Amino acid sequence: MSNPLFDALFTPHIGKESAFLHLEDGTTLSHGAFLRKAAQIGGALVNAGLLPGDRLALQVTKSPEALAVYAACVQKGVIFLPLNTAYTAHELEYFIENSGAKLVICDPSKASDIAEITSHTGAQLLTLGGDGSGTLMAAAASQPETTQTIPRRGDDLAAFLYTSGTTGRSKGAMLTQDNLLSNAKVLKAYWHFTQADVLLHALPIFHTHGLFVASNVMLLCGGAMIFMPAFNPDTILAQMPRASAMMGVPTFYTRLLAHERFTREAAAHMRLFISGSAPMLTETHVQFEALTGQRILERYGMTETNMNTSNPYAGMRKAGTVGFPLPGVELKVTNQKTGEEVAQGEIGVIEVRGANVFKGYWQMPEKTREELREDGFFITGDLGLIDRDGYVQIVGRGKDLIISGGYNIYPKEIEMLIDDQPGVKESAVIGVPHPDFGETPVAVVVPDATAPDLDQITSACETSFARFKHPRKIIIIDALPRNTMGKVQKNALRDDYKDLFTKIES
Ligand code: MLC
Ligand code: AMP
Repeated sequence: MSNPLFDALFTPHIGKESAFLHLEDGTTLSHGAFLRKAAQIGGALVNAGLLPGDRLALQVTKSPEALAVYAACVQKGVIFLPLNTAYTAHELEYFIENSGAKLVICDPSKASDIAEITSHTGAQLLTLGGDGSGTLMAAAASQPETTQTIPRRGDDLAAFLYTSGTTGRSKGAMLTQDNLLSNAKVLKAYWHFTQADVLLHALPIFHTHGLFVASNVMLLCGGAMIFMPAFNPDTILAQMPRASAMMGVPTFYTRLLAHERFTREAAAHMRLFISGSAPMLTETHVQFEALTGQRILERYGMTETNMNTSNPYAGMRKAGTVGFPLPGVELKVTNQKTGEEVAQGEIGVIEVRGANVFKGYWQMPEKTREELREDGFFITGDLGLIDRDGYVQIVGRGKDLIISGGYNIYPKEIEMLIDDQPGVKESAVIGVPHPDFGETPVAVVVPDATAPDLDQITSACETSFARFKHPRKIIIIDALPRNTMGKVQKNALRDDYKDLFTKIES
């Protein structure tokens, strides 16, 4: 029996000395060296008692070793659960407990905080620094550089990625080997990736975009990545002459456009710029084309579904749209109440079905039933339409979600914490336009008889949430606007505060 994901992404590169990762310090790691590292890590995981189907949670700085842990998990059938490095110990506790992770790997600087969590969940703890230091690589060093690949089936789980919910509780999206492999194959072909490609990789590797879209596609095509720890426009510009393609969130593109050294010549030999994870303004598309003569290719995806649609490689890339359903992905737009398909051009909820769609939420059968229909269609919660040329347009969100610089923020989670603070009667967290992050959260707070303590609210957010979720402003008002049914009208609030950042900062 085989291991379809490992056999497609990694096996062909074993022993090959072709360039895989170009690193910040000027060195290059070959495919073969990367896989030797992965094999050693795999040995260390087995030694630690991990069995196929066990979960490994990892919160570490982006590094070749971090990516090699992913490869090792695939090889050994362990379910890989990467976590945002910005998450606080409070946030991590839930993920570690909920997933039942048997092993947690964290940065050495966080080991003592996380040991408090693992001491009561029973998980083992190893450390991995951004420079490869820590107990994981020390344990891996004595392991052989080749190792047995554990057989897996296509519908076996390969990864859990947590995504928050409108109820405030995060859900573990269960992704199978087939989900990941089918999408990587489709994207490689659709975007014409080959061994000759060199990708500018500045995304984090704990989300779908940087891990599955970028890294899986590059592994499948056998190309190389310029692997940067984070997005820095100066580094991107310095490396661009060596690269052929870039994948990024819209903030990457607005920041590049604002950079004086980003010119037509700087981008001249790049064959492809891809954007996704958040809506790109038509204005950004237009400015980018005017400057570089190239059109950004925008695509649309989700944690639960991988990539669903893409603008075409060769045909017209239409600004304000996310292109066509990818091969093998069925997409329909339905009435939110009845679930009936609406006519072409009408707005409804986007639903998708295909080999890319996840298996469900970990230990949440009811949530899974609410969003994943029995016939296999997943209700994305995004509102959209199919235009007369067949391009999909996303026009809004049926779900209460804010996307800041490509990171998702679920207002409910923040509202629940603010509502618990002294002096607060109730609150509403809304996303307002932001010139850098696209959207940013603002908390609108209604006081009770006593006055709320704004410092207390801020410090409660700091203890509980990753920095990107913190409301950038807290506004006190007498009452929240409500409709006749008593539901808070967030649209009215968003309208009231829409110029809060764009007017000041633009
Ligand atoms: C960092 N900060 C953010 C932030 N990222 N705040 C809001 N939104 C964000 N996205 C915080 C920092 O902690 C810092 O806080 C302050 O904001 C400013 O930091 P910065 O230096 O300007 O930010 P930077 O580190 O440059 O990061 C911005 C970014 C990064 C846009 C480059 O967030 C990023 O790489 N985003 C990509 C996210 C992504 O990969 N999403 C894919 C999800 S998968 P302070 O207080 O210290 O100043 C998915 C599916 C799909 O959605 O379709 O792809
Ligand atoms: P996540 O849960 O982090 O995977 O975020 C997925 C969400 O990001 C989708 O449901 C969309 O709302 C949004 N998204 C991803 N790509 C795009 C895009 N190109 N345009 C608009 N929204 C997008």
